Amino acid sequence: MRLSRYFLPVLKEAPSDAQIASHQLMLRAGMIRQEAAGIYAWLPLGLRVLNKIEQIVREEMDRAGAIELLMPTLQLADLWRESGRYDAYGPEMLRITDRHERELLYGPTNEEMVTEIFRASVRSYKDLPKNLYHVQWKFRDERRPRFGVMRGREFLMKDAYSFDLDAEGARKSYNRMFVAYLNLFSRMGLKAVPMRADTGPIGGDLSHEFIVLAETGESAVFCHKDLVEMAAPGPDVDWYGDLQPLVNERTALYAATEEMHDEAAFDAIPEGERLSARGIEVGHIFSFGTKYSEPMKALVMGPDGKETPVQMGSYGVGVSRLLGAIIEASHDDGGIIWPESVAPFHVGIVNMRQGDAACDAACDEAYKALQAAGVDVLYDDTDARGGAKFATMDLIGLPWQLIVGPKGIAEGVVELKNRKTGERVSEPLDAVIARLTGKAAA
Ligand code: 5CA
Repeated sequence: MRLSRYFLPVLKEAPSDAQIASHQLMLRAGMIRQEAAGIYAWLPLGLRVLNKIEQIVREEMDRAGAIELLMPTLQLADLWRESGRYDAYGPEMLRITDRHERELLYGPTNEEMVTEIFRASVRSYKDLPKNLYHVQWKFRDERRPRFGVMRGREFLMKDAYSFDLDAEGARKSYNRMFVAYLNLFSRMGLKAVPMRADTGPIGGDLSHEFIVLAETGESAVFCHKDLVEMAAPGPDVDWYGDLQPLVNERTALYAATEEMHDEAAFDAIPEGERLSARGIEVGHIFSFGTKYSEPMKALVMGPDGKETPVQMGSYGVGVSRLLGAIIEASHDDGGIIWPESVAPFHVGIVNMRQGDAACDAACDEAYKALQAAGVDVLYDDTDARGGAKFATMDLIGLPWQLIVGPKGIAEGVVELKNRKTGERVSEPLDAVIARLTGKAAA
């Protein structure tokens, strides 16, 4: 993409109501624009990151055996009356009436609808286990929408729903999601710690929140220090085998959110190993048995010929919130530092003297070669001054900057800067292209 043809409305200063770094940086980097309290338009740069995050979530869900579908944002109130949640949900639910006076709502979550879809066609234990998920916009009329995409009113969530015949099967489904979550957050460069959590309006008795530690996080959390550095299991686990040992390794150490905190248990940890911090909830998983299947009559026939309500769980990832969480975890005074896996572009080309024939030619060559190799590249071909171009590149946080200036070109070299470490190398253009495309120079 050529910057001169792109839409990147960067701001010199963040609006004063943006209180935390991620919100300020997303506004300054032209990623989002607030359209109403807690409701954002996703500008091109923000959308690229959102799509990358969504894709990682999707790949890890698929790997763990979940199946993607897409449910609508609008739901019938009557469906929610079946579970008893229509009245219980309160003012957070956006209630809508259509031209036929039919009551609808903008979905804050999808337990009821997915249960309705399941019960319409699945009758036998032979079709279990199943895990259905979608990535869809949600609406919750939060009392205090704040911190940009962190606590929005309209936000993008991945929500998965598991169905099993019995509690043992449900536990296995829960464990698959637990392990998939460790992997997916790790692929985004995040250290997300699973913590015992309260279940709130979703219900059930087994629940973990996945928490990224950050000073600006909304939740107070308490855990054993070792959990933060524990590596993710990686993709090569036996998804339908016994994942309990992997889960036990994490749950054996103390980790709880404020609502579930047990002061005495925490105090039993040696002082140097305790961590009392703040965190961002990027995922939340629940196992709630028959809370929805029983009132909604989602029944399956067991091997004994008896019908029982199906055992369910639900598993959420805050896809849009993740942008905020990643930026909170990875930025400096100059701007965002994107992990490679979610970066909107892999490399930015900075032409220090647009209009100089040799600089333009070198930039064009780099741009074409990188594009041909399938590398996402943003070429700053505007006539802004070098200093301004550097500031923009640092702000938007692409992992690599390829800097082309007249002095270097005269010496036969260009510069490659790593945004994260600040390290720079000066090399001939073909060597730099080879580095960026992962191929050896010819
Ligand atoms: N049905 C269940 C699991 S699918 C559910 O709705 N869980 S939840 O309420 O915990 O939400 C799942 C995730 O969505 C949370 O962990 C959080 O990362 C994200 N989320 C929740 N509320 C908001 C919000 N107002 N703004 C941005 N993200 C949110």
